[in-house]
Amino acid sequence: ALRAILFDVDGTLAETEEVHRQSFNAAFRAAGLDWHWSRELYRELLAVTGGKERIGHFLAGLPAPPRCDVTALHRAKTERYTALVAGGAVGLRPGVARLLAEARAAGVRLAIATTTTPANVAALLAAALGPEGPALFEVMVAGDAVPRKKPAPDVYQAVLEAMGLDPAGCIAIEDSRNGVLSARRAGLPVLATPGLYTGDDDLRHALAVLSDLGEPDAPYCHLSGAGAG
Ligand code: XBP
Ligand code: MG
Repeated sequence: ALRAILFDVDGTLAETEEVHRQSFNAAFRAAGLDWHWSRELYRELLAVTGGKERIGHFLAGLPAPPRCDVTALHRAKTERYTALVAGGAVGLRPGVARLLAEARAAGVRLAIATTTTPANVAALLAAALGPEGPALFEVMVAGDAVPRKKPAPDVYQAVLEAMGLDPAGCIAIEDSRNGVLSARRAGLPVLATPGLYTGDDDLRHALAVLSDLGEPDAPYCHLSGAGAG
């Protein structure tokens, strides 16, 4: 039987990356930097997980990198992002709310394994699921809580350890190549639901690739069928 579902956040629970991108750009403007991350550039930059790491990578690629406080810049980005999300800028992807409710009713344990900042997840869960949202998830491991971000397995290993679970009875849900690799390296079967920025990702290591988590009567929605292995 399926024991737990481990969810990625960005791109999986919600289509957040456009709001992330806008928040990065707003933080750059506010700091007086003339940087602008277009959708096209952001697609490439997403290969680097973690906002601070992404800024650092971008900075290192500039011909004449200016002096800049990446931590402060990222803090400003997070403030912007959480304000936008609290204001309702993103909703859950199709099928997510239903799956959470069904899993809960079936006694399947729920957790979050994400690269993003804890405040961002809190803002999203509260805005999209209401005050009870965060409590749906028994464990959340986020951002800098582990030494290496996705595609390293650290975040998924930390979740499994906190839950006292083996990967075999669990499934991860991810949208991106880096996320799928992270979960697979932790020994987890993965269901992939690519989105706006991850439609072209190589998701071959996933058990299945679905456009989204579907509607109530679709056959793949039945939890009993979701836990391979
Ligand atoms: C998501 C990310 C995150 C966000 C930015 O990856 O890479 O870095 O884009 O979040 P995943 P922060 O969905 O695989 O976890 O700026 O808070 O780091
Ligand atoms: Mg993701």
